Amino acid sequence: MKNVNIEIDGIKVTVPEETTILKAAESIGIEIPTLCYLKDLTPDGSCRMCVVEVKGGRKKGLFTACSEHCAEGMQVETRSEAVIDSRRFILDMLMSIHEKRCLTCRQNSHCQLQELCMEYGVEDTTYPGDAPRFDVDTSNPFFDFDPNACIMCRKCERVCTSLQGRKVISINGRGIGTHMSMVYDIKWSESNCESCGNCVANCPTGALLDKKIKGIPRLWDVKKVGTTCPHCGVGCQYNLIVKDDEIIGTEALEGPSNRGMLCVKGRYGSFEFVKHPDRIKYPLIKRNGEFQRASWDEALDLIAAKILQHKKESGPDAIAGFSCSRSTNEDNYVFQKMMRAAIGTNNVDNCARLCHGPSVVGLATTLGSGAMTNSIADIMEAPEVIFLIGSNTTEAHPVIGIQIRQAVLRGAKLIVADPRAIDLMDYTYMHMQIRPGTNVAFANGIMNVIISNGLEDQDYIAGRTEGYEELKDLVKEYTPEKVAQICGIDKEMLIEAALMYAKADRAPIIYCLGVTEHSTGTEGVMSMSNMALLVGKLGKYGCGVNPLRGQNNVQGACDMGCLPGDFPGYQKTSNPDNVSKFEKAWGCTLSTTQGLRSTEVFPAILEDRIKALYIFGEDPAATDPDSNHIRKALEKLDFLVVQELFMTETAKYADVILPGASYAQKEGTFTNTERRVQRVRKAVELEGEMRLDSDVFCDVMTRIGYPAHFDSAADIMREVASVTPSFAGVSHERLDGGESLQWPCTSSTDKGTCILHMDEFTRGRGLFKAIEFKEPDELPDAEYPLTMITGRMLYHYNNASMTGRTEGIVQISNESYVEINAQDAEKMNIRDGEKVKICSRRGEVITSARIGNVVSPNEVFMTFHFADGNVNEITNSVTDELSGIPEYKVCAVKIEKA
Ligand SMILES: Nc1nc2c(c(=O)[nH]1)N[C@H]1C(S)=C(S)[C@@H](COP(=O)(O)OP(=O)(O)OC[C@H]3O[C@@H](n4cnc5c(=O)[nH]c(N)nc54)[C@H](O)[C@@H]3O)O[C@H]1N2
Ligand SMILES: Nc1nc2c(c(=O)[nH]1)N[C@H]1C(S)=C(S)[C@@H](COP(=O)(O)OP(=O)(O)OC[C@H]3O[C@@H](n4cnc5c(=O)[nH]c(N)nc54)[C@H](O)[C@@H]3O)O[C@H]1N2
Ligand code: SF4
Ligand code: SF4
Ligand code: SF4
Ligand SMILES: [Mo]
Repeated sequence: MKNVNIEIDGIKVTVPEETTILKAAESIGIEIPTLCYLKDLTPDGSCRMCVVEVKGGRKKGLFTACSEHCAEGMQVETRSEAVIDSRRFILDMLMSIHEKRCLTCRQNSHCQLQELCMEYGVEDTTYPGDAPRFDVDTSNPFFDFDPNACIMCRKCERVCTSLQGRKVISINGRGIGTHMSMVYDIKWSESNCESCGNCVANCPTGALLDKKIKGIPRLWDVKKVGTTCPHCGVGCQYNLIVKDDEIIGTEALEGPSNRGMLCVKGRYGSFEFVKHPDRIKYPLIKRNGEFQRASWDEALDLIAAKILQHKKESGPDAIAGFSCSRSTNEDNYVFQKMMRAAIGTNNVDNCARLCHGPSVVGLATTLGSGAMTNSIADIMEAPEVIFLIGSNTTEAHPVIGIQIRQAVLRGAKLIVADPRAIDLMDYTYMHMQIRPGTNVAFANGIMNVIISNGLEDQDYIAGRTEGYEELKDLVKEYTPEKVAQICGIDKEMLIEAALMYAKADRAPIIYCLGVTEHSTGTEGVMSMSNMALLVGKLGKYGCGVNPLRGQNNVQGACDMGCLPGDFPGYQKTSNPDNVSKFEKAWGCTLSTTQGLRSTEVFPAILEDRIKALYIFGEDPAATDPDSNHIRKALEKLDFLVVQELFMTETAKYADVILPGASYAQKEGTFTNTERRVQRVRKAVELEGEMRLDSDVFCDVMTRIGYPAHFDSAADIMREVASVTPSFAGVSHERLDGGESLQWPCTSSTDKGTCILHMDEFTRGRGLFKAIEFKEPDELPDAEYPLTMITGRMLYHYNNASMTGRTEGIVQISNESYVEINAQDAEKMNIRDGEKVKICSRRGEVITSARIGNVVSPNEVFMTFHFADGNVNEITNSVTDELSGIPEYKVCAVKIEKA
């Protein structure tokens, strides 16, 4: 592109030809006021606040700087008399529709309109008219809309339509009655708004205003702490806004994965729980069946005594620990060190077992590294085709979900394979409503079509892979006809999807639990890498195989070695060199026995092989399958420690409960789904006798004879870096200095890795795995005729211990429900909202029916977020042999009227 030379306020600047005057001015530090400008969207030019005067050059006159491009020889004045007059006139006009009441407005001192009026000396309008007054809409639980304070800049509408992709705000009315509102003027709460608050954050006046900050005076007197959202693996960056040691709100930052956006859980659901009265504040010891407050000394002495007793009586492998994928890398590192170095067992695991265990095992087998291969920015920048398999992205990874919507608005074609009509349907080019549990057959069918059309990448296969011939022979059998029948989909769609995927240059596969949570989960994952290897779409910009990791730090908990067979950085415990390396680093003797997976621990308890369990921030009584068998195991344990924020279902079974520290009360890092290590910073103080989780582990270690201490989280990360090659270059200092690091990051000068497997796979050659399709463990039959699928919804998060303590979220959703297809409901004579009983071979739950077309006939869907009617009472605990993940996504049920 050609460069042009222009002058702004007498300063010379050279910029590429297409640059707007606004951006050119910004680049030399000249600020031009705007009201309607949104950096990620094409300029609207409607508020006209950014007018500038252009003197030299071909064009002369007043132009809007946000939309006018720089041209050679332009002389721009940003504060000439004509400009100032024009801006005054605009403000004067705006004030004629804006109801003035700054003294009592909650936006007072934060309002861009107010600031500009002060700057340009506009005190009142000279066009007093009788602009109509509107009712304030207070129906959204998080924010109010006051049309009387609206200046019709349309930012909210553009954010909602083009960035959030929700399209619920529009201009309504005519003439002087023109106003912004929900489509058809319905109430905010009756609309499709998903309460992301992205419109509110961009409103330049007090028209859209956060309820939380209502009545908080002196809002300028706040502290802002930059940190990472504690919910999902997107890893959105934001400020917590703190006043008098209380978090009152959030403010999105331009993080690499969120680019200024947040979802409802990050924006509004990530802070009320921090100081909630339900927080556990003191150690508790169960005496005669009742929890009693205890001192830290009493609690820690009891824990140490019990650990030593069981170690002596039955050996260290009679003790197991579950680490917390919600907590920091630093806490997770110390936890596994406690289990390995101090207790002497490899029985340590984390929640990845329940979600992406198959990704860790499957992709490590085929590619050599079990993580997302590409980065969010590179797969979302300009994809041609997005192949979305078993991921309900707009609900479970919402800020990636909205980037998918944006990509579709820019022309990408979205192909969805999911048994349910997920929220993204409006944006979907093709939806294959596949029968649950048939992913392997589906992928084999896609590959059959690719090969029979000669679209496989032969050079790539020859140069970078192995195992192709076997795969080719096997998928020959998976003809489109056969696969269409197995999966219950249209043959033509399967063929078209395969051709589209193979032919596109940039086509990421994005998958999630719809692929992993099956008794064939690992095979499902390897089928994903098979497809990408076949067409050479690994190690390539805009492509890859991209598992969306679930919890905020489930990637990190695995990276830190909270896995039974892995030291930090996936250094195998089965390799004697690794064992001696860690023995030297940690100054101890380490066990070489393979540890138990979390899902193996419960049967082992029932068989008396595990006597004591230390659970750091996990709630298996609510979230593991077949709750009944989990409860039996927890009851049978001789000793259970739970270190938690809240009294969870699991904590009720504990012998000792220890109060942990929430993410907003400690320093550390989380690693998001794209392997990006990001800072977590302390915003508010701990209350009562809560302590930092890692300090508690150090005290336990010390009391059982392995003295341990760290000065700070940064200190812990220094130790991690010293023993973990893929983290060798990661430090808090670098992150605090503004660097953003994705592992592998192998030295202090290494900038980290955006895309894995670029020149070579981590394991050398990419491995094809020829895999036959197998049916799920429990299929519907005459007695249990329906297939139950389980999963998530937008507003609540896993056991809801955090989201369930956010008032506004509870107002939107607080009860369990079951999605039933309208045809089935009619057959069973069940009405919408009616209470129904759902039974499986393992138990039953009562919940309300939600009737529609989200699920297919003969299939039903429930979430596991709610204590009333938790679907895990009925799910199947059968696991995938290769990874130990339970088959949460398929079990057979029947429904009766309750
Ligand atoms: N709002 C919210 N967000 C969350 C969480 C939360 O609880 N709430 N939890 C976080 C965690 S821990 C995780 S792991 C992620 C999970 O994120 P996701 O995996 O996206 O969420 P799920 O709803 O469990 O399942 C995704 C989809 O898989 C589909 N599915 C079921 N069976 C099959 C199948 O056999 N084949 C295919 N192709 N699809 C199938 C379901 O219909 C569902 O739409 O979300 C994270 N984000
Ligand atoms: N039916 C069904 N069941 C499922 C699934 C499904 O799809 N269907 N999905 C499964 C999946 S993918 C997952 S990941 C699991 C999730 O299962 P869990 O890990 O049990 O659920 P979370 O809500 O993530 O719970 C973490 C706990 O950690 C606590 N916590 C959070 N931060 C901290 C901290 O810093 N310190 C301490 N000490 N505690 C903390 C919270 O209070 C919470 O109680 O559920 C699984 N269960
Ligand atoms: S909160 Fe989000 S979804 Fe709701 S109107 Fe605003 S931008 Fe749209
Ligand atoms: S509500 Fe706010 S963002 Fe929307 S048009 Fe009015 S002033 Fe602009
Ligand atoms: S998308 Fe995930 S990380 Fe981002 S704000 Fe929402 S819950 Fe938090
Ligand atoms: Mo998960």
